[in-house]
Amino acid sequence: MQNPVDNPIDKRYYRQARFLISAAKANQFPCDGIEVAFAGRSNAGKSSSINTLCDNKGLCRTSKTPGRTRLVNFFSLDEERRLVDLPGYGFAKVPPAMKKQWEQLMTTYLSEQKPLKGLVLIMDIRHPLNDYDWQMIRWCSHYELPIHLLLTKADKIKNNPQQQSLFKVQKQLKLENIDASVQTFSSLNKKGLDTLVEKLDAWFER
Ligand SMILES: Nc1nc2c(ncn2[C@@H]2O[C@H](COP(=O)(O)OP(=O)(O)O)[C@@H](O)[C@H]2O)c(=O)[nH]1
Ligand SMILES: [Mg+2]
Repeated sequence: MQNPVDNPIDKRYYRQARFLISAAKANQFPCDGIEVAFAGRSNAGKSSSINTLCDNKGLCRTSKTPGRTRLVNFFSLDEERRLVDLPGYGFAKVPPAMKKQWEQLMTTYLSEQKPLKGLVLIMDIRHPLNDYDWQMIRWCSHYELPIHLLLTKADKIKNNPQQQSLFKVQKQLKLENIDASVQTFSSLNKKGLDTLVEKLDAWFER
């Protein structure tokens, strides 16, 4: 059991997260301050990881039904800092016109959103680096946006396979010449929360 004073989250603003705005179009994005975005394929565990980070189970709606979020959701941490929940897709089920719309919204956000300091990509530790993930990774690399990979649902597998998945992902990134940090995580038992907080703190520093 951690001493509450040693728990990084107690000293931080993540617990103060409040819903700010849902944006369907780029002209609705806030344009000042600093923000960190969370991306991930539907059902990867994105909403749960944001809720765990903010210690607030009701902040982002978590769901067993994939693909319900279509908007860019902004949450404020304090007057200048924000977390952003990006829409994810289960590609197989999405009509081409909708996929195109999503691609336009994502590329506009990643290329033009000045407050954006980094992107956290959420992947199920058992199925990392699918086509969706590679697309996000390539976009971030293209726009020179720092990226942090979160291998979540680590509680679903034992320690050894967790480490194997971590090494495998790191190796694949290296082969593709991608400079990204990677960690294991679990929203269920909060494994890796301190590492995530450390990463975000660095991005949120002025
Ligand atoms: N065991 C376990 N289940 C998780 C974890 N994170 C998410 N889930 C479950 O995975 C499903 C999808 O999670 P959600 O956060 O809604 O995914 P999103 O679509 O990426 O936002 C839900 O049933 C969650 O309860 C985790 O770390 N461990
Ligand atoms: Mg979600």
